[in-house]
Order: sequence, then structure tokens, then C-alpha cells
Amino acid sequence: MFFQKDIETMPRKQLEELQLERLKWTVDYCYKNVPFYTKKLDEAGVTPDSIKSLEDIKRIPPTTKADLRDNYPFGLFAKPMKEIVRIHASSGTTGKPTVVGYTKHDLDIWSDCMARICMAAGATSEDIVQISFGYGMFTGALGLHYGLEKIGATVIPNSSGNTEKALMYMRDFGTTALVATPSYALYMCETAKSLEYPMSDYSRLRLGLFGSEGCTPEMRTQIESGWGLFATDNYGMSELMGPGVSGECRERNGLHFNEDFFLPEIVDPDTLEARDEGEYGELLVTTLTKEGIPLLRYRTRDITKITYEPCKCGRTHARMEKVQGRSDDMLKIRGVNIFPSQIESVLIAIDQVSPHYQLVVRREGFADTLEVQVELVDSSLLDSYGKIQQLQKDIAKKIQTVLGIQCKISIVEHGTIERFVGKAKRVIDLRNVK
Ligand code: DLL
Repeated sequence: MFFQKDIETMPRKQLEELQLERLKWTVDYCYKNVPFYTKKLDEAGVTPDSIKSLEDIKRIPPTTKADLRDNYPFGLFAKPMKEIVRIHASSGTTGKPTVVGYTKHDLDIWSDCMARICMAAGATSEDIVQISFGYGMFTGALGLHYGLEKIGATVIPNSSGNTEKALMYMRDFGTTALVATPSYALYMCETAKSLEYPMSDYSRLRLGLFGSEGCTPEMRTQIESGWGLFATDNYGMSELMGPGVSGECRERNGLHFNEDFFLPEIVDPDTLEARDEGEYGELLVTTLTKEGIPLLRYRTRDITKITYEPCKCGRTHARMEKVQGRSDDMLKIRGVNIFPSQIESVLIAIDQVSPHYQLVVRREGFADTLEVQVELVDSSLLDSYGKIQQLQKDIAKKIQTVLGIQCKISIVEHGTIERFVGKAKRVIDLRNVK
């Protein structure tokens, strides 16, 4: 099923012509409206009228998350605030979140992108869709919300949390589709099974529109068989728009990029050299129509590969493989973006512990857990159980204040944590290890 069939199945040559026209517009628009880009493009010797082909994009320096943070909150906005109608922000990195603004036109395009992805996944105007992403500064809930309303589906904006009530709505309202992170969908299923109601009370549920975090094929199968639904994956990030950058169709053979709005590239994460079609690398994305906060060659840090082969479904837009991992050390734990450097800053301010630490992330049941292993400066403190307990409590509390998530603190003897001569590996992510 298509939302905008003529665009979604546009011949490649025509699509590339459209991309080039929009790329020229975007570079010119950034140059004229965002001082950060005027300077950056001048320094790189790129004038807007020197962009003659899609290949010319390689002459533009990439934009990073640090650029957004350095220009916090509105420094990269290309429109005055009176034309910005919505603001979202991603969960904090080093203290400050990255902030994005949308014009009315941006919001229209966002809902078109979402409508395409929802219909490609099989959603229709007959569906009753429960949105179990958190509403708020996070882009997930409102992104799906407007896209689903656009295709005429009935939206239940129940948000995340209060799982038993969400399950009551599902039973009583005859919910047919669920929007959630895969891990929350699994947790909801586990909760449903623990209640006194038979699973047949949820039998109308047929579709899962999941995203915002990785999901192994095994976990997807578990969710599908637990709920008796068909699940699709949808990818995006708040800096680019939110969900709706790419998503799976019923073939589930890669996530279709909304290529008329976003121009993807795959590069080597260290050298930024272009990688060939089908090779893994870091995804860079240039927005092609965004007015509020346009971005040139944004470094997503997500590792994937892209194919331009048309899909069996008839769509011609490029497909990216599920995200394999990240080229930086950002972690997503229970929906919160976390950088080890944030924890490091907390630990460095505590006299009794050294700056050597390790983070261990696990999936216990259906929830992610974080263990922070820290080293004592003076191991003799280990003789006092009371003092160690107090120290653990203090560190956990400080980390909770900064990151907003609970973690377990393990205190180890001085010299126990591995030292590195090169880049330190601070994170042990055991979530996908069996
Ligand atoms: O997670 C936007 C979104 C919401 C996408 C709902 C899909 C559904 P951020 O909070 O800015 O935005 O986080 C962006 O999450 O760079 C990826 O590392 C990760 N991510 C997003 N979608 C997927 C996915 C939203 N389908 C960061 N698979 C991205 C794997 C994903 N990772």
C-alpha cells in the first residue's frame, strides 16, 4: 500500500534530478540563513552555485552533534522563532540536549513521511493504533501520531508507562496496531500474560510499528509470536526530523529511505571516504527540504549499508539495512541517550574513586540495566562495609541526577579495571550476546 505512489515509485533518474534540485536549494538556503554554515562553506571554498551534481556534496564538510550542542539552543535554526511552530529535543548528551525546530511546512512533510512508512508497513484507515512511545520532547510519539492521523487511522495517544492501563485500552478499544520500542512491546506482552485476561482478548492486534532502538531478528520473532502480530522497523533521529527517515515495507528487506527528503551517504567513520553500495559504514544524511533546522551531511554515527536496487514492493527509494551499531560510544538505555563521558564527569568529581571505569549494559528480562564499575583510589576503604555502601549510594544518586536513570554501582580494588594505550573501551554491551 502506498501513500504517495508516484513519488515512492519514481524512476531513479527522476528521483536523482529532484534530489539535485533540492540539494542546490538546501545549500543556498543554509548559506544565506545560518551563519554557522556561511562560515563553514566559506572555509571549505564551497559556494552554493558550485553545487552542480549530487557528487559535489562530498566537498561539503559534515555536521556533527557537537555542532548542535555548541550552538545550543537555537543557533542552527534558519528561521525566526515566529515561523517555528514546534520544538523537540533529544535526551541530553553532555548535559545539554540537542534542540530542533519545525516550521508548518516541516511538520506537513514529517507527517507525509510517517504516513508513507505506516502505509508501507500495512497500516490503513481501519486501524486503531495505540501509541506507547512517550509523548513530550521525544519525537517518536508525535511523529507517528500525525502520520497515522493523516492516513485516517484512529489514534490512542496513551503514551508509555502505566502498562496495565494501556493493556486495558487495548482489550476494551479493540486496538489493532501498536507503536512502541521493541523492548517495551515485549514487556507489555509479558505483563499481558501475567494478568487474569486471556491473550485472546487482544486478538485484534495485528500490526506492530516499532523503532527508535535496535531489535534482533530473534527478539522480533518473540514479539510477533507473543502478540500474534506483524512487526516492522522504522528509523530516524530527532536532529533529522524524528521517526520517518526510513522504514520497512511488508517485504521487510531493508528500510526505505524517504529519499526525496533525505539524501543518504555511507562513509568510512574514520576517514569519511565514501563507501561503495552494499558496504557497511557510517550513515550521513543531508536534509533536502527542511526549513527550521536544515542539516548538511549530518553524521548520524549509525552503522549500516544501503542498496539502490528497487524493492519487490515497487518502491524505488534506497533501502538501508537495520542499524548494526554506532560509530561513537553513545548508548541508548531504556530510551535515554547516554554518553560514557557523562558518567566520567560524575566520577571525576568524586575523590575516593579513580577515573578508570567500565559500563556494563545488560538486558534483564525485557529491560535494559546499567552497571557502573568504579575503582577505588585507596583500596583500604574496602575494609569498611558501611563506607563502601554509602559511596555506592552517593555515586548512584549523582548519576541518577545527571542521566535520569537508575544504575548499579560496583566498587572494585585499585588497578583492577583494564587500562588502554589507545582508545579506551568503556562500554561492555551484553544486550545482544546470548
Ligand atoms: O529515536 C527517533 C525515532 C523515534 C525513530 C521513534 C523511530 C521511532 P533519537 O531519540 O534522536 O530519535 O535517537 C536517534 O536512535 O541515531 C539510532 O542510534 C537509534 N535508532 C533510532 N531508530 C532506530 C532503529 C529517535 N529503528 C538514535 N533501529 C539513532 C536501531 C535506532 N536504532
